[in-house]
Amino acid sequence: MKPIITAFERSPDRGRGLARDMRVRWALEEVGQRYDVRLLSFAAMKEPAHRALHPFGQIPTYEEGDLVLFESGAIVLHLAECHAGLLPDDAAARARAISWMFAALNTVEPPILDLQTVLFLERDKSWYEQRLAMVKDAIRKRLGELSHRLGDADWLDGAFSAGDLLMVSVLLRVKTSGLLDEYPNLAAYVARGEARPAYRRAFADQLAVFNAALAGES
Ligand SMILES: N[C@@H](CCC(=O)N[C@@H](CS)C(=O)NCC(=O)O)C(=O)O
Repeated sequence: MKPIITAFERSPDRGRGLARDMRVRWALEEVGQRYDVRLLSFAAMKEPAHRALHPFGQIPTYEEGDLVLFESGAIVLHLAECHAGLLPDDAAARARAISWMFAALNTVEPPILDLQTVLFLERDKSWYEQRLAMVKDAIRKRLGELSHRLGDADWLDGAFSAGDLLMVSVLLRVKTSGLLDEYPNLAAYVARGEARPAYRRAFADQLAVFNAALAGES
């Protein structure tokens, strides 16, 4: 049975692959699971039909028969548990990979999301510059710690895992800020993730959605 995910009909990031359906698409590609996509407008995301799938009226969601999931991390974990390739077989290594999944979403992503809030919603505030500097420093703290742990390894803990998939997805959100380039091993780590064939297929598919939306408007 082909699962169905939801994604933006027209992504606000203009096809840069930063919306959270991208990490689910990437995981699906890594495990070789074909899927369908239901595209949603911002209005449709807030309708009762979608809220029945996602209590907060957001994307992505994941439907597989009677199973409905929301939260990109939970969806990636489900895929990693049901298919080979994203979590190690060894129980301890598997638990460590799951720790990295949580670290990506709970420890590294929050200050990165703060930066987006500052840049997009707080530019007109008198304290904008001060807050921007503070948030950038909070990101640098996490990137420095992550960079130290990664060292010259290819991936965070042995072979590529769902932990790397989520960490790279989160780090991609600061790629254009220049902060990532302050940590060459992290920049190279992200580039390794982006070079994976599964990532490239997922990226091309989400970009095709954005380009089709643009073409539909002209
Ligand atoms: N923690 C959630 C966050 C979901 C989320 O913020 N989705 C964004 C797209 S990346 C969204 O739907 N934004 C529109 C909105 O909140 O109205 C996850 O990881 O799935």
